[in-house]
Amino acid sequence: MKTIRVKGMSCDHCVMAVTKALGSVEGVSNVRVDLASGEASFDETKPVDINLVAERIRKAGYEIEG
Ligand SMILES: [Cu+2]
Repeated sequence: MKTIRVKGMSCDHCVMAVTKALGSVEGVSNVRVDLASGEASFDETKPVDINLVAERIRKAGYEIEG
């Protein structure tokens, strides 16, 4: 399992948008997004390109922190 921090989420809509963005990346499964902690975690069915993850998150309107 991999965990990333996502900046800019403020409501359930944000959680849905980030969940969808992460789920669109090849190799990502079991996405869990926690609004309170700002953390998103997922399992990898194959090596995940973190740059692609960052790009999809950004396109959805959020940023990866760190
Ligand atoms: Cu929101």
